[in-house]
Amino acid sequence: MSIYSNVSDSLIEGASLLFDKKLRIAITGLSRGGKTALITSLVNHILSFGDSSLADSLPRFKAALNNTLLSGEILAPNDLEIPQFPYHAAIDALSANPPKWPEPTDGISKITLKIKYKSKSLLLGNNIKTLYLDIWDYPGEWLMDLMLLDLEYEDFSRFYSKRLELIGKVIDPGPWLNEGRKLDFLSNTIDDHTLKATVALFKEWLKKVKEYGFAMTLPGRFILPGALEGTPILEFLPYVWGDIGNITSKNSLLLKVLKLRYDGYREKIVKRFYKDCFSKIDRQIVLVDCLKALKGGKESFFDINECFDVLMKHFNYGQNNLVTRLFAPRIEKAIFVASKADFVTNDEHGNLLSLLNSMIKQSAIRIRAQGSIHESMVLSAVKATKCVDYHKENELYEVLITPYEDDAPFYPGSVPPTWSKESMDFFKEHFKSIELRPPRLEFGNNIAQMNLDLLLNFLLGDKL
Ligand SMILES: Nc1nc2c(ncn2[C@@H]2O[C@H](COP(=O)(O)OP(=O)(O)O)[C@@H](O)[C@H]2O)c(=O)[nH]1
Ligand SMILES: [Mg+2]
Repeated sequence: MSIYSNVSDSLIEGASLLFDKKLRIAITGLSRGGKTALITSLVNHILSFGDSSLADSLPRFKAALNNTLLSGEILAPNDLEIPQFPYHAAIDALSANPPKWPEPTDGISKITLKIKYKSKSLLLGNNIKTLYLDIWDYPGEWLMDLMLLDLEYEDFSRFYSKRLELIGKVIDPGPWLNEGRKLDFLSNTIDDHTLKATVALFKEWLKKVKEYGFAMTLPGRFILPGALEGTPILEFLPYVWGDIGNITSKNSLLLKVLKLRYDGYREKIVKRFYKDCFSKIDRQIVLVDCLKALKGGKESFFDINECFDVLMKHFNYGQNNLVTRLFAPRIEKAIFVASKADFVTNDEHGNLLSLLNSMIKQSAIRIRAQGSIHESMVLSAVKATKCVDYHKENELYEVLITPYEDDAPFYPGSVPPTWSKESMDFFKEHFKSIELRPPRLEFGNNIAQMNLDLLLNFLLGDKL
């Protein structure tokens, strides 16, 4: 019975996709990469679809130029288990006096929009059509967990033993390793107190590893637990105190429990996330905070590269059509975005883009090989600076200014076009990134942004 109802659901879904009525866009990136800012800015602009002044703020968005957009609105959530993206709270924060950056949210959320537009299709004539848009926000940290699907507990433990050789040099794992040495893996009872303490220290260490700039910090929910905070499913850790081949779950009760929890995590959390979220995505935006990646230094930069690779392996890219949607959901378009481009002067955008491209090189090849379209771009979702000319001794420079009088004009520095040890060290030492306050959003205005029109063309251009 259930299989038939699934098929009929998919058929209805397939039919609506055939007429291009629904588009599902996922936005991911590591936490603090700019997802909330981007979704807020996207929704803010979509809500003014149909306004006569739209083409002024999005001059290169073709649908705005051609005047085919009629309206955009937020729909009530249709998925009762997924939190709604807190758009209004984000707008309230940006409009406050003084304005604030929207509160960080660490978890999955979704917002559904309805766009009305005039279709210029030859077949259908000049009629009014609707496009439903789901925008999903989810932490990149959770994505890395997909990698665990390929690893049994033993592999996971070996993976960590190896990673300790790299990360252990930068962030001291001493506290959790020492606490864990007190655990007796061959006993037929479990010292729950020491296990809890070791796991807590392991999580603390992981958080530091993440703060340092490493991207592959598994399991993802140990850092961003979402609603799972404090649950036993998050109480396990890899066995790294020797060769795991020397003990088995037959002679170790503790190992058996750790394995059970690890498998539960993969089954109940990772697979479920994959099913709920990925299997439904048409287009993917990956936000990358390249400047932060540079600041993290060599280790974190390579780690981020490796993350992209893991990510790309688990996505299924390719042209989306009814058949592939029903039997093998695919992502048909992906765009990599270097976020927060307002941290650098305009003449540095070329370098920023080239740096991003150098980071995603391998992933891009994979996406292309699978027949999907991919792009990369630089963007600022909430533009907090303005780039202006500055004359000094007959030379012309670009500097950044902010709307706040107490911020003096500043030149942050230049961005290396590709990674090299020297350029990264130079960047770490010389680049000046100041804490940027958001500009105040005046009632009735759209959020100031940079290149959002190009992103909208990529995401929606072929559908409107
Ligand atoms: N200057 C500037 N800062 C940004 C921009 N986008 C995000 N940020 C900063 O980055 C922080 C994290 O962004 P957020 O969107 O909350 O990241 P998320 O964790 O990926 O959702 C914000 O609080 C801002 O300080 C941008 O376009 N320009
Ligand atoms: Mg967020």
